[in-house]
Amino acid sequence: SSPPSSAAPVSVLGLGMMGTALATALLDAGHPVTVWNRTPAKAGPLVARGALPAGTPADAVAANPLVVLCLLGNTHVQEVFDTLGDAVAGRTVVNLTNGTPAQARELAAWASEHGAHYIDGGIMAVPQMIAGPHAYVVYSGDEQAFRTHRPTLAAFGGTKWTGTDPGLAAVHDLALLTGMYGMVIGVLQAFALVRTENIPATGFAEPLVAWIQAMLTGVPEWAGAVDSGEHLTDVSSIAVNQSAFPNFLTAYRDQGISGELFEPFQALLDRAMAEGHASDGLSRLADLLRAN
Ligand code: FVH
Repeated sequence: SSPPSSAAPVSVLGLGMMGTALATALLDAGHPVTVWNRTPAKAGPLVARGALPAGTPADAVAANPLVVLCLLGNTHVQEVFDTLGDAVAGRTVVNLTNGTPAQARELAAWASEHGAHYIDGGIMAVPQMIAGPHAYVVYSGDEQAFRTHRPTLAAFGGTKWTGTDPGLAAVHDLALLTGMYGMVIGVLQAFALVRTENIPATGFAEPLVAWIQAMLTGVPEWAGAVDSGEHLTDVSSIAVNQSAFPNFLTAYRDQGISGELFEPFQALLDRAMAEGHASDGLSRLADLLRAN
């Protein structure tokens, strides 16, 4: 059956795991989709579902007013941009490739010079979550273009606007992923530690998740301390944590696992003590991480 007339056509460049999920979500929502990928064979399943293959990035961009890119990195996005010629003028380019705020600003400037509207985005989902209830994308850049295309972008999940500075989506994306990687590092170290005594990681997962969830309830209070600069605590001081932390590094060594992920944290606690923050809570460390 033909798509509803309200379903705007979209071009998707980059058909890796995530780009394929994005194109699939658009097809599922009834949008006509044109696709391009460096390795053309990856377009096969989407074309079988009705997507139109484009021979070059310029052909894909010329095909539709809205263009979504999801490549491995922003250097690859710039390489693709450099092949587009006049095709990009008047188009809205939504770049969902992971990158830095500075890269997003540079790509936005390039797009502006070439007459295109640029929206940067950070995908807060794995491919299997796209179009599901927990997926969302943070966006920044050209607000008018975002408002125009928001109903189409909603095919991927929630649409969270972060501001007209094109670098803001990457800041939000990287900050959210930073929290995730902190959790990943802790979980991996915990599993490595229990495995030194043949404690199954599968059995340890349940108390670990419960403990992390309980500790996460303190995050809003830390946030208040970071914003206000008032770090005094009646929960757990830097002095107490700095005193206990050598036990972790010693135990890792005694048990035969690397402490390389956690040694920098000891160094930061030591610096906090040396700079006179013994009575403060751990939220003070966020201030100390600032380079200036
Ligand atoms: N997968 C995930 O869970 C995360 C979720 C959050 C967002 N990330 C970011 O999404 C970008 C793409 O990730 P991906 O998972 O789709 O990655 P791959 O499956 O490896 O696909 C990479 C695509 O990039 C194309 N590509 C690579 N190099 C070039 C190049 N020089 N010129 C043009 N295209 C290039 C690659 O093409 P091919 O190898 O199939 O020919 C794929 O289409 C990424 O920024 C994540 O951080 C995903």
